[in-house]
Amino acid sequence: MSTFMEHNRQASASPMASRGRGRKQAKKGVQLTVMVVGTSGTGRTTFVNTLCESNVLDHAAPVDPKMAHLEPGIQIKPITVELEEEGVRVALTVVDTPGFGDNIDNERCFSEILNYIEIQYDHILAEESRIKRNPRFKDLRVHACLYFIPPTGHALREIDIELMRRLSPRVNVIPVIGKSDTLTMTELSDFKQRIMEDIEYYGIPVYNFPYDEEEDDEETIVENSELRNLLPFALVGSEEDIMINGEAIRGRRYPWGIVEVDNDEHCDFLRLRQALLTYENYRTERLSRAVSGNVGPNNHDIVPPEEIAAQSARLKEDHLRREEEKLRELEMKHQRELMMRQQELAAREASLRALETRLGE
Ligand SMILES: Nc1nc2c(ncn2[C@@H]2O[C@H](COP(=O)(O)OP(=O)(O)O)[C@@H](O)[C@H]2O)c(=O)[nH]1
Ligand SMILES: [Mg+2]
Repeated sequence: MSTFMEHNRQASASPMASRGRGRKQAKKGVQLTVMVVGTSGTGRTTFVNTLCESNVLDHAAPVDPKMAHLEPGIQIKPITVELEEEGVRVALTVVDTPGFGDNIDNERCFSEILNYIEIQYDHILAEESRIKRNPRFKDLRVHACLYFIPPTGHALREIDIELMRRLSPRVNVIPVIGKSDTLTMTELSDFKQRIMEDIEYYGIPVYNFPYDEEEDDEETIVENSELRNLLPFALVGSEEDIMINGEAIRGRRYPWGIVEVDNDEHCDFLRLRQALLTYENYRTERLSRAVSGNVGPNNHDIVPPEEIAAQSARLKEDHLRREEEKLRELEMKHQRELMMRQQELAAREASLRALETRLGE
């Protein structure tokens, strides 16, 4: 199997090779990394399990009230599965991130996510500057970041705007609506429209399936404009198979009927899945250009590599400082506890001595 790096170089050498879905994809398989970000409870974990076609992730256990005052902290654990799309093997790595709202301090949660994205750039810059390449090096740069918007039916919230705005220059952000089956068809289409109006109004450079009317072939133009019109993708996830006429269907059962995951009439899951799994080349090229500093058309607001490296150094410093603070707090807590224990012990000793004296008497 070819390494992702080889694939990368091919794509950069010939920009046109990347156009057209899947056509030029090597039969030997591709590697793709997708990150999911959003508020807690928007269906991220369920989506990951739906996309990976198995329950690779556990749902967060309910919070123990006794522990509710503690920040749950952050765990970013990528998982990799093998899928197939249009006859091409795809090694899909999914990175589920902690949900906003689980932590009181969203800022910290956010910088952990940015940190994760940028460390992958550090790794690749370091690998590229090595004299002898490591053949087992795994490129885990994030190709696409799905931003889960909760299905409120209102408009984007300040936190959505803020997060998408800060993520977009560093990674291809694709906005999606989680649990979209909770909205009616009219509510959903109005909500989609309002979201895109907000994204435009605030100038958020989300990934909009770029195409060039003059340069691209007909097929690419049609496909990309269709995908662009679907933004933000309406998603439904399910970890359950429902039998309909002897056929197992992934869906959600309601008293009034069944919502099917793999049905274009019910949600945009299939179209997003296909777009994600077949656009690999395009994105790698876009991101590797960002790394080499050669920014082409449509690549608005891409952060140059020096800036990414500087940013990531800053983030690491922040991270270290916070870790230090945490350690200091912990140490103080332990000291306080120790003092309390010592006092308790002293009190007990005193009462023991009093008892002894009384017994002696
Ligand atoms: N109606 C509906 N509920 C969903 C959907 N996906 C997940 N859920 C439910 O929403 C709750 C939170 O889902 P989860 O995937 O854990 O969200 P996360 O916190 O973003 O990871 C669970 O009860 C899920 O069963 C969906 O597409 N539609
Ligand atoms: Mg979750």
